[in-house]
Amino acid sequence: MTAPTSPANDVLIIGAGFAGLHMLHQLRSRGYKVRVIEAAGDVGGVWYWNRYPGARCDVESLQYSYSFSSELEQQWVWTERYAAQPEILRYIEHVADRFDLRRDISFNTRVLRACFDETQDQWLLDTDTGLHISARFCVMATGALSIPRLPDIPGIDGFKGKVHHTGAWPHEGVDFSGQRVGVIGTGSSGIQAIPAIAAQAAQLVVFQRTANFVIPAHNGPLHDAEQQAWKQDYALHRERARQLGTLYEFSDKAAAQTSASARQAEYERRWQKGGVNFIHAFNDLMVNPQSNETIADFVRAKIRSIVKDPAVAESLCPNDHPLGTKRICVDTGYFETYNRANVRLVDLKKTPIRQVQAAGVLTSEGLHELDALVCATGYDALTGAVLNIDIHGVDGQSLQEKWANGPRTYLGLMTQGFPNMFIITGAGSPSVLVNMVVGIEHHVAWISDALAYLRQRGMTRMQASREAEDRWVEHVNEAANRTLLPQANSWFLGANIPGKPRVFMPYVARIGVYRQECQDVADQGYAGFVLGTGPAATASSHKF
Ligand code: FAD
Ligand code: N01
Repeated sequence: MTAPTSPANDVLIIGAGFAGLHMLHQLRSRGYKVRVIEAAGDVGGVWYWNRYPGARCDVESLQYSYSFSSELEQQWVWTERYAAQPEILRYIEHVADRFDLRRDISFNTRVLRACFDETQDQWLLDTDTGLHISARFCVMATGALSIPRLPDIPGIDGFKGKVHHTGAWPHEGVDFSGQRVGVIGTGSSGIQAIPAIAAQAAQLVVFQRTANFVIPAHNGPLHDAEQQAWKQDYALHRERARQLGTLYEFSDKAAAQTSASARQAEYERRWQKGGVNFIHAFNDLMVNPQSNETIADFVRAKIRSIVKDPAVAESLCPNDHPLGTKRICVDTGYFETYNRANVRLVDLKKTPIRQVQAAGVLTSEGLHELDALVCATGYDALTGAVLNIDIHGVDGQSLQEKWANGPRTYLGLMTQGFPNMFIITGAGSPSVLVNMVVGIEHHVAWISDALAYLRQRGMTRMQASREAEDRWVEHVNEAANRTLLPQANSWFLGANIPGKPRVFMPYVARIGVYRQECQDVADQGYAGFVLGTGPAATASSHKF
């Protein structure tokens, strides 16, 4: 890489989803020269890529939105309790227009390599378009769920029909009318796509490896009166969400100390309300396996009551992980779909896939002939997009090597040896465990404040100290191990990617607690970070 003598930009941001756009707006309004690099053709991040039928958020739209502009939050009108992908994308596009963000974004450009130049305190980035660009700071707004993963099933390349991944859906849409369609995967994406595809296709075959806990969304129109009432108290709601992540109804009672009939009544009440709030019915569900079994039993009974064929219902009942240890899925008519005459469930635990052939999917029971295949097979989550870039820090150290046994960060925000590189909602922060827009806004504010702190002091370098990072990694591991979360083979701990180190990546803490931890660090002059200038950066060596 050829090193420009001085950085052309103050900050480079990689990614133009919710995180990158907000980071750009914040830093630009504070007077920094900023450039965003985005692989996609436009803004939106996951909402640009995930155009599969049925795609929508499962955090209520009034909360799954920016809080940084009260005019924006008052003027934007949501039409549904849980907005569908086109509406969320329209919202993000509106934000880009309203704040004139596109002029500082290079689209259709993927960052391939990033190197820290210690002599100049700057990051140098190489891209797939030949753009070579530098800046003092680099912000990874690359997304926790932005590297789609196709299944490594033998023969898949030889399938004669089209293969689509939900996370890279064709912009022109896909017409399944009259077709025999196969869906592999029954996580959140599959569960949203399956009812929509079943309504259009001639036949649908669902290939399920692991049954999932699915809670009804009870989605519907968001009426004016409800929306106006919420908007009147928006500031209050937002402040509460900054403490709780989303305005869930948390319980201070334990299932273990509640009678069976009262438990059942509470589960039923929450089931009727719908949404991921279901898991907060009691405060011991994520720590006490017996308590968790009571809520899991409740959901299994619901599945058996909805699905008419008892054998299909049994296959759809999750039995191999506690409820909530894989991300809870929220549906509209998912289990009901299996009562349709044109839908067939293939339980891969009983009849595994042998290979994909030109004509369809071959399982141990025979060939399922198909015209199209949909892979709702998930992502290389949390670390995938960061490690997809060949990143080199101090002394040329490679991030891939540093994280070979799992991600190591301090507060989830920085990793030792890679100065001036910040990560938004990455491993070691609450990230995917909370309303991600709330987490994004917090990180954007914290990073902006840190840069202002350096600027005021004429400093050009900031990095995590090894000691602080080691303690944080230990703290994150302990927090996860106090819960049932590490018990499932989930993408939270990389179990979906062969060879990925099995480390529980997000930080299990209420966002309010985590925010306070980050604030305390800042208040102590960025304790646990080393701040300075150039190669001679002096350790302010605050303990955290
Ligand atoms: P992203 O939206 O993933 O944006 C990252 C961008 O970086 C992408 O556009 C990508 O192209 C770009 N990029 C990555 N690597 C490079 C590179 N090397 N060079 C250039 N560009 C690069 N979260 C919730 O809290 N609630 C929900 O209801 C919810 N629903 C979801 C539904 C779906 C279908 C999916 C997939 C995720 C959902 N999420 C939800 C999680 C979602 O990831 C976050 O809510 C949020 O959109 C993340 O925004 P982001 O900007 O951090 O990342
Ligand atoms: O991906 P997933 P996703 N053969 O990894 C199966 C967010 N999101 O895209 O469990 C057969 O959860 C795999 O099986 P198993 C949300 O955070 C939110 O659905 O590994 N099957 C699993 O069933 C979510 O958690 C929304 O046994 C294979 C599925 O594919 C995250 O994104 C909507 C297989 C993958 O499930 C990821 O969700 C969409 C193989 N070879 C996404 N490989 C909302 O509603 C994988 N599978 C907000």
